[in-house]
Amino acid sequence: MNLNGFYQVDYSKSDFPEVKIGTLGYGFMGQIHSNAFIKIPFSFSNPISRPVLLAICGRNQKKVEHIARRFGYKEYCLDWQLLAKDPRIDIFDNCAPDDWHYLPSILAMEKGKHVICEKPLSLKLDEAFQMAKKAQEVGVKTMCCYNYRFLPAVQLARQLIEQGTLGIIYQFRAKYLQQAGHNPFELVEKVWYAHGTQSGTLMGIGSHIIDMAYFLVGEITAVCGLKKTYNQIRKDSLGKDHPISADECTIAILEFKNGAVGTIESSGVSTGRKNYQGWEINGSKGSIFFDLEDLNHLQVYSTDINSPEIQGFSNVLVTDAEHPLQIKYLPSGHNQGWEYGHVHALHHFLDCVVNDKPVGPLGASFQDGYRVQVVIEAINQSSAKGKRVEIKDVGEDI
Ligand code: SOE
Repeated sequence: MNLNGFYQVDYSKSDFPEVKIGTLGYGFMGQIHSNAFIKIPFSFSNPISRPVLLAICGRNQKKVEHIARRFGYKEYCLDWQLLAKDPRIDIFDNCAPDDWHYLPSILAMEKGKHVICEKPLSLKLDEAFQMAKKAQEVGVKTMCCYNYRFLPAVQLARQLIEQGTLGIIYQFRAKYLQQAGHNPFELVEKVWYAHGTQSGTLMGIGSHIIDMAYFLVGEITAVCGLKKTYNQIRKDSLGKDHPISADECTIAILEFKNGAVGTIESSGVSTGRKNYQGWEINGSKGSIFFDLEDLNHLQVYSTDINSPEIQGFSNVLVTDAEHPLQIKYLPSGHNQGWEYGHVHALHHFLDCVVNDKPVGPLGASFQDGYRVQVVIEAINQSSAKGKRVEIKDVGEDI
């Protein structure tokens, strides 16, 4: 309809279907996920869908109303059960604190919603099992948001491994290092892994590199781990002492079904490391190395390069059209930021929902999320007993 030369946009004939999102939580991940959904129509020339930010839910009305207006949600609510049950919502996106992953996700699945849940799937192994089981029973699409799988350099690494560029995989060595708790006098409210549920570093960031081990190398069959808490008392802002049992550093040896071996380290006391995740994979024909602080590059060494004088690691800038997960409007050489891991992850999930595709192997399903928790539990047991702990394939459970 022409209104003095202006035409109303007819969204009803949208050639990319609207998918209505209900987001639980408005903290760091609630904002990262909202940002990712908003970026999808800009980031892909033929986006799978135009996600509609229908409603966001939180307990503090003043804060959640502010975020809803800032990000353009149509509505907000204060009761997570209303959000999980709302018939208008297609995808329930659980960005709540770790100890609120279980109940809302279960209810949303029971109401037939497709569910994204931030990692870790749950702090409790049996809850993670129930979430994976429910997903299978109800048959909805689920994704545990291991976002680092969706960085272009990481998907290039997986492609190189799958096409045999590295040959036989011998070793995987990974670390995820932060510094929040390095100061013994830091207030407990400022040390994320020691505050509230005391998730610890293995659960909070080590989970990412355990998932990465599965994504790039394969099934883990045994672990031997050591967990350490240096600062076992921390004061809060009122001067009250809090006993801390959360691990501040965990180191573990991994054995893989395909014969490879690995080591992982998670730490919250690596002074100077803001958010360092790095891993290296060595094979019979080559090696790769990734550094999250330089996330658009992948270091590749291949014995296929015949000129001895230039044998060395290639510093591949993963921004060309031939590379995975490129953003159409960003020409070669234009880097993607940290938040694009979530943009690609949520776009992938939308594709799975709209086109009825399996979330795996590129995305982590709830079963994959449960598998990470099984390894974490095995490392906890190994550290407590001072022994090697074997792991049976979760495929036997679910
Ligand atoms: C912890 O500081 C944290 O925010 C994790 O919760 C995220 O998963 C990780 O990507 C960045 O660090």
